[in-house]
Amino acid sequence: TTDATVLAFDMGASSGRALIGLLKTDSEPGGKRTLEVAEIHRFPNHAIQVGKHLHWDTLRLLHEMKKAIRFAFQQGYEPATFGIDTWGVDFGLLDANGELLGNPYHYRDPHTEGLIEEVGQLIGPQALFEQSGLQFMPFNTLYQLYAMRKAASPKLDMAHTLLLTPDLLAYLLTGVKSCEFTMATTTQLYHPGTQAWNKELMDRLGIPSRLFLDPVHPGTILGPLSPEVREELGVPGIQAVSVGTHDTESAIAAVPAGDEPFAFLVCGTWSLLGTEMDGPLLSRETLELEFSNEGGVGGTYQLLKNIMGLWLLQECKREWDEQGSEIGFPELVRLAEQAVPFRSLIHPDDPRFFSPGAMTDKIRSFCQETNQPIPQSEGEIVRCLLESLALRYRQALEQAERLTGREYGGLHMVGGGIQNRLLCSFTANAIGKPVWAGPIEASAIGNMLMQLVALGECKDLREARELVAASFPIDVYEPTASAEWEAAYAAFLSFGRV
Ligand code: LFR
Repeated sequence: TTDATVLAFDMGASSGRALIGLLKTDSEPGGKRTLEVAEIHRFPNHAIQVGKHLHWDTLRLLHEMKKAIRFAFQQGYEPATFGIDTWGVDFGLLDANGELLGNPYHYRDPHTEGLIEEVGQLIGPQALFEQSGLQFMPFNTLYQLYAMRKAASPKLDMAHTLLLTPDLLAYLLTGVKSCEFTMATTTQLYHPGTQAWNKELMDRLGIPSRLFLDPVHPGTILGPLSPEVREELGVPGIQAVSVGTHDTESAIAAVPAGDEPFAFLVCGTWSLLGTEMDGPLLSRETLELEFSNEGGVGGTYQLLKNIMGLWLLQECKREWDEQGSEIGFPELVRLAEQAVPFRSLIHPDDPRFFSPGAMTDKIRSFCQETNQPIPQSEGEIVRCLLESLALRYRQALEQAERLTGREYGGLHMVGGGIQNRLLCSFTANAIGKPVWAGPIEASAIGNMLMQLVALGECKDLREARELVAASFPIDVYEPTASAEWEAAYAAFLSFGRV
């Protein structure tokens, strides 16, 4: 029997997806419960350059979400609820009438350049870290709002309410304004100690604190689709649930781990490597090793590092596509497999790789500056990227172990990036431990789990994770020890970044 039907929207920086989740119970006595998922819609998502700025196409996302709701009902599903998760930090501003003021900025917009240093000087890095728990990333909401302040943006003065992306999309569908906790903790304006917005910091930076709503925790029911949307789509008023709206946190909720401490790697456009904690770890060493404490679902905190991730590969592919190449990801990975191992390495988190464009040039110049052979072919470049990422994962895993004083028996990898089997096996080899890969659609599944919690179908995060373990297969990658990986790691560490 089907006990519940839910709808998850998972918006990534390169594509958005809508998936239906069916909670099923076996007909036998004491029947096993499983979650079945079906993708009903997938659509591209792009950054759009307008003048000097990079924006998201928010209304297009809304349009695709409405289509997905219509598709769900056309296919005979009757979801009771829906939830939305997206990338972190970005936001839209509403005016006093509740209308969206302009197009939300993309987190790769260059307007925050240099602001980490400037704000660091004003507030002091240690104080800023203690009051936010976050690694200083140029895109954090704090720097974006400070950039708008410095540009004397009239939008900032007109704004009445700030809604983070998932809350904004939920608002456009329901008319309910909300602020969800896990996203709030990505802003650098939420104080992990006081568990409240950091108004004092906002005042010092000229960021209007009136914009911020009190956060609600994942699992909160927001309200039904608005009358306008119901009428337009001809569907009933399904309820929006505030899930772990930060995609990373939804993905971690779907890691099929038990009660033991575990390490995870959420693998998408970004790679987020870390471990689950009961609360934030605000030590000096956490700051020095550039880890973040992000609020998670079920009262957890996630100690993690942002790693540039498959963005590097996505950007290379975009460039090759624009030159008329028709090589897909599977073929690129096959070419990498055939390329010579350990010929050249990059440091994925060198800041030059953050901005869009000219990625193959940037990779080549990194190799040239560090006196390595310059990768030429697609296969050589992709090999270089994947090996470098795997080595970066080892470095971050060792740092997480150092910070927590724990040792992890292996690494859980989740997210779309695990479809890249070469990356998974490189990672196992680099860390010298097994990789447990799955599920792929972790963010959407984690999103569904919190809807099931809201519906009373799952008690808590622990029970939700048991459901994941019972429902989705895991691929195990055992490491093969090799002196080559050790030598490559030593070379990688010589790049000198933490
Ligand atoms: C991953 C992610 C990261 C966040 C980055 C930018 O999709 O949400 O957690 O740091 O995107 O928002």
